[in-house]
Amino acid sequence: MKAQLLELETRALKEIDAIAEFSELEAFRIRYLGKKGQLTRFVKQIGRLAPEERPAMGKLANRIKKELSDRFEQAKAALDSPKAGGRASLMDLTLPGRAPVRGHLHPISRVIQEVCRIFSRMGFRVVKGPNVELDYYNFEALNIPRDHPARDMQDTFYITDNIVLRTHTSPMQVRVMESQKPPVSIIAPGKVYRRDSDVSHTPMFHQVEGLLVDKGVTFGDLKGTLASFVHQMFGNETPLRFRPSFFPFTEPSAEVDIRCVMCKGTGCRTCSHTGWLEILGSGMVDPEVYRFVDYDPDVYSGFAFGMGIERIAMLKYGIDDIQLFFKNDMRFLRQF
Ligand code: 2NL
Repeated sequence: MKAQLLELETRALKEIDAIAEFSELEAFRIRYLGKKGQLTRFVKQIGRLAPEERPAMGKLANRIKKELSDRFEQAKAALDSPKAGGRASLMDLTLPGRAPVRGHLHPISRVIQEVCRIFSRMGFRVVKGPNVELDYYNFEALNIPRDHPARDMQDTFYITDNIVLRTHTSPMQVRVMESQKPPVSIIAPGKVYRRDSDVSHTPMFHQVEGLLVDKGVTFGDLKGTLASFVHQMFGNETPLRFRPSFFPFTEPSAEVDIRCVMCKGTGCRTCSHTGWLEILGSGMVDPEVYRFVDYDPDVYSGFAFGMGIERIAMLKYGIDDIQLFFKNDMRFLRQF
């Protein structure tokens, strides 16, 4: 039995030296030290030996048992160390940390910021105001008469008879004119609301409007300012044109078109084969508007303009569906 025990010891030590995985190590423990393990079997037989042989054999079995247990614990500790590629390596403290996912601005916010930055550099001040407005500031003071189609129930969200969700950001400009004398040069970004909802319209969208009033402001100033904006926003080489138009609050009025960003003028679906894209409306402030804010139209003149931000963003980034801005699909938003 002594020889068998010593042979078991040699064999077990050789095996444990070759073990490189937890599963093997556990198998080793069961094979030798487990309830039905090989060493345990010998220990059980000791009781059947002659009484004088028992102490020496018991001592030997205990020594081997302790040795194998110690080696088992050592091997386990070694496998736990990161270097061994064992369990603890799942948490390698030397690896760089996982950086938190960094968010970014919504494309609409980015375009608003960019438009405001361009006009700020030209001396315009950014003003913001309430989304819920008095009918007076949204319509009346802008020379939009009671029976004008823009006031139709179909276009405007009414809160009460004389309170509305603003349909453009002009009310803020009226408020500024009301509170200060020229020179005034402001830009008003923000959300606007219209009862319009289909593939190309959303009930809420974003607008930036600008206003400049001073002595001696001409249509030439309007053209120069807006041409500079177009070149900064869409690139220095972008051709633009002014096309006669009508707004109740400007006279004369003009819409600004830029060369189609998709086809560069050869004609495509985006520009309805005209080669041009409308990007904003503008004009010289109608003297009627000055009456409401107590400016003297014989002393002062000015220009104003307004643009839809979603439209600018779609043209700038080549997006063909306005709904994408409001769906919050991360696969879309992450591209900006
Ligand atoms: C468009 C056209 C425009 C204005 C907005 C304005 C404001 C005041 C007085 C006169 Cl306080 N005009 N704003 C002028 C012309 C056009 O917007 O197509 N917007 C999306």
